[in-house]
Amino acid sequence: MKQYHDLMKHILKNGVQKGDRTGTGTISCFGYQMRFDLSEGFPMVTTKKLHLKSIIHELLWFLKGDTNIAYLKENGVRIWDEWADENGNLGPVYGHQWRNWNSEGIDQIKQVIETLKTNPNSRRIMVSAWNPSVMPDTSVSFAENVANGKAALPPCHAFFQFYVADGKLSCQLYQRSADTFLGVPFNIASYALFTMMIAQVCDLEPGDFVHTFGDVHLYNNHIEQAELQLSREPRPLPKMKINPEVKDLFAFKFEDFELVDYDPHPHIKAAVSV
Ligand code: THF
Repeated sequence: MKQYHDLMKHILKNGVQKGDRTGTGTISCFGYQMRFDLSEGFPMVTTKKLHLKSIIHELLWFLKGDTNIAYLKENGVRIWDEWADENGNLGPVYGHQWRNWNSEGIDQIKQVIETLKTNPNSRRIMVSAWNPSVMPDTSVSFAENVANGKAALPPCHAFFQFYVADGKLSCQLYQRSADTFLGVPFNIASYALFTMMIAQVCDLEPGDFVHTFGDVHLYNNHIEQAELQLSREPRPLPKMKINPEVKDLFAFKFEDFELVDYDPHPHIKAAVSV
């Protein structure tokens, strides 16, 4: 994962101090791109141990259109706890916009699968999680926004597009805001897995995952951790095995995924800014 190390080095070298909503402060750059050829292995960061279980359950939860953290909690995943209201709701976040855009019954993910199967040359195979009509009011709490029918948080990974050439499926994500130390390794693995799942159900081979950023930053309380990680030597990428029998995107279960040959350096703890 040289690409990820290069991103951290780029921010440490070129980033500028910038205040942010959470009050932590960041070093930030605007605009950056990474590319992962999914035939070279599964892009899981090896220079710290990543919790793949959280990544898989979060993706399955998005795909269900679910926006209540109960499913995540049942599966021991805590990464959304900070933003949910007392009933576990996050408002119309990712899963909602993916499967039921603007509460209008538009299933963007079904449309992607349909278009990939019938018109793979299309240049319109896009999904938007960004919905201006549900933007939260930052002067009130997450819970109050949810009570008002707004999203607790606007989506960070906001739009993605699929592309087919030579029988290979590629995906490009535009991420408007990126927590490089904590969130980005999750986001890479999640979209890489998503691309592989869609490729399988559309009888395509996985191509590239292209990760494009807006405000890409290292929180000021993650700098030491980033430097420790950069001092470590990346190891060979693991391989992701997916149960080949699953041909319906919405039928995947946690047990259908197996990561092999993942040999990471130890986990590095870091605090999440809320
Ligand atoms: N807010 C911030 N500040 N950073 C983010 O990455 C982020 N997200 C989602 C929404 N808001 C965000 C939540 N995703 C972790 C990882 C992803 C998250 C939130 C938190 C995290 O703490 N990871 C730890 C522990 C993982 C675990 O226990 O499973 C880690 O060390 O990786 C980005 O989409």
